[in-house]
Amino acid sequence: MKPIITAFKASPDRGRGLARDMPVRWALEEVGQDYDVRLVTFEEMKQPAHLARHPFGQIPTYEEGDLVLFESGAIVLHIARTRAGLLPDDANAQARAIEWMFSALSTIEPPILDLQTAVLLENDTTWAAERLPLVKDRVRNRLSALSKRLGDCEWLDGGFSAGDLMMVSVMRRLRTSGLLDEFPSLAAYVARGEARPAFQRAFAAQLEVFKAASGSSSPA
Ligand code: GTB
Repeated sequence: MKPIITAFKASPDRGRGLARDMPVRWALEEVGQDYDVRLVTFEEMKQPAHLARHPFGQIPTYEEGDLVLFESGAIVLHIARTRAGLLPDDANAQARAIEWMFSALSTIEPPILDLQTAVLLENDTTWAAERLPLVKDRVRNRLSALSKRLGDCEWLDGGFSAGDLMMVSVMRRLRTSGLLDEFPSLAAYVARGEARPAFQRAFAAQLEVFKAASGSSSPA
């Protein structure tokens, strides 16, 4: 059965593929699973029909037969567990790939989100300039440890896995901060992820949505 995912009808990221339908689209492309997309407005996300799919009124969601899922990490894990291509066969290697998914979402992403909040929402406060260096250092701290672990490897643990997909997805949000450039091996790791044909197809699909909604031809 062809899954249906939800995505923003008009994404505030203006086609840069930063909303969380992107890792879901990417995972579906990696495993070669065709999918449909239900585009929703911010208003529709808060209506009962969507709240039945997502208790917090957000995107992405995933429907497949009787199964309805929310949370991008859970959706990517479901895709990876039910199709070949994103998790190794070996049980221990599989556990480690899932560990990296959790690490992306619960260890690497929180300081990145703090940084985005500081830059986008707290900039007008009297204390923003004093706090920002602390917030940036917390991100650097995580990136430093991650780059040491990655070393000269192409991916985090053997071949490309759902763990890499989530880690690259999370770190893409750092692009405009300049912090990623301080860690060339991580910048190259993100670029390797983005160069994958499945990523490119997923990116093009979400960009089409933005172009159709805005009449624009390129991301801002
Ligand atoms: N933990 C959930 C998951 O991983 O699925 C978080 C889902 C979530 O944050 N969804 C956001 C949403 O629906 C969209 S992705 N927000 C609407 C709302 O809460 O009302 C987050 C996002 C939004 C916009 C950008 N951007 O413009 O760059 C980037 C990321």
